Amino acid sequence: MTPDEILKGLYDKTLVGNGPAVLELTRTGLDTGMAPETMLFDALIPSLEEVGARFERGDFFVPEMLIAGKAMSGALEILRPLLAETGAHTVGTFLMGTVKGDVHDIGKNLVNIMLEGAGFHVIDLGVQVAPEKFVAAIGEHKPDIVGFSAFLTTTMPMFKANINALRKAGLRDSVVVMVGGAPVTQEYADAVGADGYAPDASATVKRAKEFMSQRRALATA
Ligand code: B1M
Repeated sequence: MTPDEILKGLYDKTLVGNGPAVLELTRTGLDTGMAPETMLFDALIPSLEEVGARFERGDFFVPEMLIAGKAMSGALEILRPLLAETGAHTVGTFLMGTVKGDVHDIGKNLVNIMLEGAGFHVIDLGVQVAPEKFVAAIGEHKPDIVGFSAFLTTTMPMFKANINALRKAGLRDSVVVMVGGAPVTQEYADAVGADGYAPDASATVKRAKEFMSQRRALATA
């Protein structure tokens, strides 16, 4: 198979939610020396974007979106160790979760993989994470950064609820708060009082590293 055929196959099979074919093509891609990032950014993510566009137009419904998401998640599991190839975890601890009411996790998982690849120790609380759970986990793990993901306009207000819960627990100043997810913007992040926002996984890594440098500079000042 040519690289173009593999990428087209990954795009098409993700679109129709054919998980086994996506796994097979992902393995074929790796066997032929294709970079994991190429499969991710040139086929898998664009395919899910098309799934979203079809859902918006009413051509796809939740079941189609679900099987496409599952197909993508399967590929991500194969690519995970390659995307996250790293040495010791030394950069900092990042606590991550999708907010309460929201079950989307592919984007969050991708951010986690990239953070791990950059040397962060990532603690993933999963999806539908309630404010109390974030508070308890911050108390337990003492992360440098906590990340809230939200993928629906209806769940974005949970950022504010989470930040209020941190404040109430006396933890707000001990941790950097980052937010992200498809509908989130810098303006929204500023409005809810987050410290940082990033539009995608690699920008999250860049921003998180900047925060760690600032924290180190403060600690040694
Ligand atoms: Co949903 N869904 N979905 N869905 N879904 C979206 C998000 C939607 C945009 C589709 C659309 O209409 N175009 C739309 C939201 C509209 C809105 O509110 N603005 C939508 C809807 C409406 C819904 C339901 C309400 C549908 C319904 O039931 N009627 C429902 C809600 C369920 C719930 O959560 N309560 C629902 C359900 C689902 C499925 C379960 C079927 C499935 C989720 C599977 C899963 O995640 N395990 C699903 C899917 C697959 C999608 C789309 C098609 C794909 C999402 C995805 O994985 N994208 C999505 C359409 C789309 O995004 N174009 C859609 C790929 C991923 C790599 O990108 O998620 O943006 P993304 O993540 C990026 C960035 O956002 C960023 O980095 C990531 C990697 O680069 N990022 C961060 C993420 N977290 C970050 C944190 C950070 C920083 C950056 O700092 C902490």
